[in-house]
Amino acid sequence: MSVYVVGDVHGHRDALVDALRAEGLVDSDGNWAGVDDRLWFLGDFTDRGPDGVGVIDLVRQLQAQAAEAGGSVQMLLGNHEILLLGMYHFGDRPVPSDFGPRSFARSWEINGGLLSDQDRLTPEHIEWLTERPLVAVDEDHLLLHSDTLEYLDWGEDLESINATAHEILSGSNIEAWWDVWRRMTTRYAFRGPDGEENADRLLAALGGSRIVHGHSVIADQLGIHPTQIEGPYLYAGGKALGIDGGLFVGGPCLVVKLPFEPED
Ligand SMILES: [Mn+2]
Repeated sequence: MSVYVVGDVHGHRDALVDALRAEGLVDSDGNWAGVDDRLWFLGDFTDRGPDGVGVIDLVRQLQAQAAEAGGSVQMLLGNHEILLLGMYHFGDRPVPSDFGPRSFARSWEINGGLLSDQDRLTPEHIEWLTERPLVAVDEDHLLLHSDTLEYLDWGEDLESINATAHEILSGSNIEAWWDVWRRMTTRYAFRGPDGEENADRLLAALGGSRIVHGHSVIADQLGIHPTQIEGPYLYAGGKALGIDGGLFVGGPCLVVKLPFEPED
């Protein structure tokens, strides 16, 4: 049994299938082949790429097949799922703000939202997405979408953060929804002189000994071109692992086996 993680797919369903096949997690027909392996997606299935709802459907199919086979496929919400759902629920309804006009429609459009995804969303998609957690621990890995400390605003531990987020996303308080979108869009908490300390703080509160996150394209963190990325990025004194290869800017779809061991 192995644990794998995948970062921000952003609508690139075909590249995802190819990458999963290369790791033996799906077969040539795109069905689950991982037997009892555990596969985690760290969010951002939609926007910027052609087939976000196709990614959601594929993951739901693999989730059912993996459960049958004794494995598991799970997903965390990313900021783009909040945007997708916010657009679905609120559209261009104004968000009360002192900083000029704001709405989910406006941010959704600016951040690569696709009408073809919105049009294909069903109540089943909405219900399934709304049930997904924000944070999880698998073995000693703390899994997050965004490299931020803002998660702690919703609770002091894993369960309370997921419960608070679920309550907000099950309700219709547009300001609370907007706050989830805004906070999850922040990044780079584990970089710089305070990076390791920040990572330690989050690990102490939520569990695990290493954070694994998506959201921030590795190439941007390293200052190189996305096509030069070949693997995940271990930093913050080994306390953080970035796995977003930057599919939407031409980078690879990284399927990372945990624990990640860097080559010398
Ligand atoms: Mn993101």
